Amino acid sequence: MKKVVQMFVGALLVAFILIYITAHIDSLQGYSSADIITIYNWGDYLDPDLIAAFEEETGLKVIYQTFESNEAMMTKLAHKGSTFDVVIPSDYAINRMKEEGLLIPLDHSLLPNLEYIDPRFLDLPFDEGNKYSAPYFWGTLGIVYNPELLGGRHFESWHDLWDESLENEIILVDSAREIIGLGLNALGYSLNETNIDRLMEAQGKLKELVPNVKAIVGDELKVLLVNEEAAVGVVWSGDAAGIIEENPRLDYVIPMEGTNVWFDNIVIPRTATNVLGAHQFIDFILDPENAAVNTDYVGYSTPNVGALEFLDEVGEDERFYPGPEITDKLELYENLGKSMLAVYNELFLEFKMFR
Ligand code: N2P
Repeated sequence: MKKVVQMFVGALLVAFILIYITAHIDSLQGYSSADIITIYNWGDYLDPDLIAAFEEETGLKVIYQTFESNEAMMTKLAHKGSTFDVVIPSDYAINRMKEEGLLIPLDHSLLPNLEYIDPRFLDLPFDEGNKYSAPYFWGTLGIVYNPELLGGRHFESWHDLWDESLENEIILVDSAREIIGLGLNALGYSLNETNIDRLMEAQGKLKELVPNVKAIVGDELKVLLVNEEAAVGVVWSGDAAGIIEENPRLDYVIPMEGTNVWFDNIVIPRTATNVLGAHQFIDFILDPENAAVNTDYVGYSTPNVGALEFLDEVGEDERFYPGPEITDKLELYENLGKSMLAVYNELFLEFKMFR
């Protein structure tokens, strides 16, 4: 009899352990019955109407938060307890997050709309095979300027920014890789420079730009440039497109020395609690009509060929949809690793304090 009881208790224990393990795996994979998804995205980077449409279509509730740089986003994600289901980092940040084991591989069978992405934007070096990320928007960094405020002058080169006539006229986007990169590009160095002497030299070059710098800001730069409170901005192409739509007196140029071409893709962090919902959201955004609505709203360049026919304005503007003959000559940011990124951040902070 004792044996039977022992066996029974043993079997019960095994059953409990199995139930516990399955539940644990379920929650690890996020396939819980959660009816919310949390999204962490750049500011001004998603049409709010699409959030409402997604909630309506899926019955899921969206919690939405924004960031202004990859560095800020990565710091937040490193904090214990962040449980975003969907995040939209750029190329080099995706590469780093992938290497640090912070991402969940995408289940492509849940993302049929991936077929609408132009192959040019798939399988890029920072995420081969798009194992962890789906394309969202892409673009360049360049100069937006107002010829009317500058006696008709035009820009071609990063060097033009150092012109004495531009005192207090330039607004810079508040982002370390972009601005240190501007210094590097102006000196003919790579955007992925890791030689500390060259990085210091780039910072020195930027120091000479200080008299011309009016502000270093995030999304507010659009209003300042549209309202002509400054004549020149170093901005992402999509922001330039939005600015020019609101104030057609401005123009945008990809500087002739070259610049950064970037790709923002959607990923699912390891700590996500609704992995299924995250896939639903990604596929929703990849749907051509939704992608077109989003592109019209955000103003950035879409990698979704299916979306092109639904756009209010056709994506043919060479300034914002440069062909491969141009982008192939531009540089992608590489993942330089945590400590090199800290050097870029430090140099950028110091530069901000020169002002
Ligand atoms: C949108 C910022 C776009 C990010 N406000 C460029 N990678």
